[in-house]
Amino acid sequence: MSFITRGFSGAGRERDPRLPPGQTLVADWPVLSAGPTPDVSTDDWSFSVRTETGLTTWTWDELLALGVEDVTVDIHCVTHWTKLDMDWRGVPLDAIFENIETSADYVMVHSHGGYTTNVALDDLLGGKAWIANEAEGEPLEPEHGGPARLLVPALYFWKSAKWVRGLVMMDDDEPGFWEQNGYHMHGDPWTEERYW
Ligand SMILES: Nc1nc2c(c(=O)[nH]1)N[C@H]1C(S)=C(S)[C@@H](COP(=O)(O)O)O[C@H]1N2
Ligand SMILES: [Mo]
Repeated sequence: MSFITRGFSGAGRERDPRLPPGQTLVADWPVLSAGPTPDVSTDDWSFSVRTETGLTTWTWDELLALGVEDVTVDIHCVTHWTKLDMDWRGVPLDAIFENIETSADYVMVHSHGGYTTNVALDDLLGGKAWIANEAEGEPLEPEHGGPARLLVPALYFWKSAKWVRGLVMMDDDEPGFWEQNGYHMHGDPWTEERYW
């Protein structure tokens, strides 16, 4: 006797076109953290961008005053789960970079707890990334990166750094935490840029 029914295995059903290759849909929202959940309060929270000329810093209220957007996006984890139609709220990186002058093309994203990940600036601008403070209509839970995380839904979810605290501009692309451990420098789920 089979434990997989036709409906669940997908046989006889169209594959959702929003599902990238090698991915499987989940209904719940898994927690994936490389370390413990840091205790980050919005009172002393700040977000900063370091460029070749200096540091720009926002408090929690200052960052949100740049303007939040509501977006519905799909997220794709390199461990093969995809969650569709997630509702998020956050400050678009476009609003942050309106205040930043830089000629650097790459970004190292830094989080409380020491996590880092590298992203090309082009993948953060043009309505593609947010500093998210809410998900599914609620303040972001600490285990999901609260009070704020990076959200870059077009790339595998390890690029969406939880407990984000700042960006450092780089002239050359350098590997972050998972990238040093074999994950792809770019991480496009549609071309399965999982590992190198
Ligand atoms: N700071 C930090 N951000 C992180 C991680 C982490 O370990 N630390 N894990 C990454 C990975 S591999 C994934 S899949 C997602 C998981 O986010 P979630 O726990 O909210 O599902 O966060 C990413 N961002
Ligand atoms: Mo992941």
